[in-house]
Amino acid sequence: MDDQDSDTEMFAPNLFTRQIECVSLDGASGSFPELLKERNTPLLISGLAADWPALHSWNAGSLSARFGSKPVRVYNALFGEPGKNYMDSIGVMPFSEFLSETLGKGRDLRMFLYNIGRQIPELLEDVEFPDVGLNFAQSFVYSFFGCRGSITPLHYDIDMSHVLYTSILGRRRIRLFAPDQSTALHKHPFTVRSYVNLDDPNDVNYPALKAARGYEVVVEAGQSLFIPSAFWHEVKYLDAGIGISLRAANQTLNGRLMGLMNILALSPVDRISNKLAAEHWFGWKQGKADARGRAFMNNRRVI
Ligand SMILES: O=C(O)CCC(=O)C(=O)O
Repeated sequence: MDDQDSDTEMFAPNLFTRQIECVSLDGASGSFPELLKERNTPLLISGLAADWPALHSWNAGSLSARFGSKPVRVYNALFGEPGKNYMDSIGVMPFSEFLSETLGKGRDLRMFLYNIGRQIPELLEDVEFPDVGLNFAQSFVYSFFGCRGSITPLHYDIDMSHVLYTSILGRRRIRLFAPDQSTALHKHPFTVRSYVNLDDPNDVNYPALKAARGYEVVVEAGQSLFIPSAFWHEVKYLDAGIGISLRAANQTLNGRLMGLMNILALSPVDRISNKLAAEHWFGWKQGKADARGRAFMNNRRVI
């Protein structure tokens, strides 16, 4: 947190003052083992995916023609809202229908964390695993699909992996915050979610938000963004789009244990509590997040 950032600013503070580093590998060939090794800040990379067949051949038409009859699980924008569909899909439809509705007609349905190796193994041949100093899991290559304007809300990845996110189609605006910004982002306990509105830093309901400092970047088709473990990210689809994430397990024992604890303990408690008393549980988490945010701001004033 920058000390010079006043928490009593009258005007909306700029939350996105951190500069993202960029590197271009266009035209370069070979391996880059030092690029992401032990890196703990985001990096925007051009050219890394230049030779991926996915970049040149994936679009709504071609995917429909090849795999249109495949049933796929779809989500909507209410994914994180308390209640019946909390953290759950809204149903299944043929892939071709999803692609036409979402990428074609702009309906706000989503597919995310769609494991292409498990679901459509042929698609894995269209992706390459770059030598950038991380050991990417070949069995956890996820794809993401969204219409123009859709938003993947602010969260960090539950398994605490490092993520290399490549836009295959369309531009994405991605906002990122380091893990030490969690209190300012009013993180909900038992989750990896924040419900702040990053476009309204002066929202009285989230008083600590104005003290958060993060990064904002536009990722063009063909570019890749390195998202280090536990970094918060919010993704807005500036165009109808497709993305792919490669994941590398956290190198530290602590990081791995936290990932396991998130998956095996925190998330089940959260889901069961939602089932038992959705609104009440959500309100409790919100109350805790707010109390921590307010205490954080009070302590800052004293210092
Ligand atoms: O593209 C998206 O919808 C979200 C990507 C994301 O959150 C991730 O890769 O962790």
